[in-house]
Amino acid sequence: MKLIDLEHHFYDPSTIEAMQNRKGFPNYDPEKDVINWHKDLSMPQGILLKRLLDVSEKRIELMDELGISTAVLSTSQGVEDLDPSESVELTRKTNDAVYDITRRYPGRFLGSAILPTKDVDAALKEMERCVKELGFVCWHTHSNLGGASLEEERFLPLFEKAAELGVYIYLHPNIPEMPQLYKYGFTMAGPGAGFTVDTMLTVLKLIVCGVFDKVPATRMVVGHFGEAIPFLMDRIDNRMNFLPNPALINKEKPSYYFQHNIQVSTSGNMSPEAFECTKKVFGIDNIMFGSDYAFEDPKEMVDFVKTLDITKEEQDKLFFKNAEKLMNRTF
Ligand code: GRE
Ligand code: ZN
Repeated sequence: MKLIDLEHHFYDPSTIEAMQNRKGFPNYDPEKDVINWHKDLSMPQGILLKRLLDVSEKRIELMDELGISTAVLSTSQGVEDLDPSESVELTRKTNDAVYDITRRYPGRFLGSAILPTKDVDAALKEMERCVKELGFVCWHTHSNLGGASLEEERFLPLFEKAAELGVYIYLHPNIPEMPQLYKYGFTMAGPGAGFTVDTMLTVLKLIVCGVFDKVPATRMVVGHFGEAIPFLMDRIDNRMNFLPNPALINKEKPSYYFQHNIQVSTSGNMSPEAFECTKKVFGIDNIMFGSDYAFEDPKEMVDFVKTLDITKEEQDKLFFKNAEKLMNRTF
């Protein structure tokens, strides 16, 4: 069985070492075994961190057991949005670690590049190195960069570079910069609600700021069945034009970009109803498998996609054909 996993996380030990030695945020407290993402927002780690740090035979065995043939490996949050005085070195270390893993397990992992995005010149060089020298297939980025956001004009060269190099961009959620949420804890600020809102808004900001018009060759993938956008697509198209606003410079309706530039993965969403809605609104050609390992139980994710009520042809698209097309290669 061919099954390509587009959202498969890990941590290089260098990320956690840096977190452990950091006075600011994010930092890792080994005694409490928590990552403090912000002053008032902590995330207990336990087995999660152990799993993220472990990319050994054990992970290959798990992938074999589940039938995941190839996974695009991405680092979890915590290195991209640092000050460039740290992120330039840490992203490079992480990318080198990803490369080593792809070499250690040929054919099982593909590399995604994490970049020191806030230093655009350094990020451009690192993206080029990752694609041309390390053979990576993707630029993995986040819904906010801690005080910065991807639709800002200064980041446009990164979209141009990704298009020029022929790699897609995976837009992964980050914790929203909404301190009013933090008192409800990590799950509310993160995967329970905050991730979705932040990522949805970033995708829409990229659209209305004309990023996909300026760089039409951009290919972007968003997890979690598109972060609720399929459900809201018609309303977004309709209400975005409710009142004229010169700040909205997109040439086409928002839904256009979900047929030409943006695709979604299944990561962390195991709702048959959400799948049906996504399929109806975006089409099966735009949905790919993502497990969101280690944050989700990958067996549940694989069982979910295996038991979807779809044809063999549709299953092939979701399992590997759409991903192969996106990456312009076969596995
Ligand atoms: C995820 O990728 O889904 C995720 C994180 C961090 C915490 C929880 C979570 O990246 O689900
Ligand atoms: Zn994830």
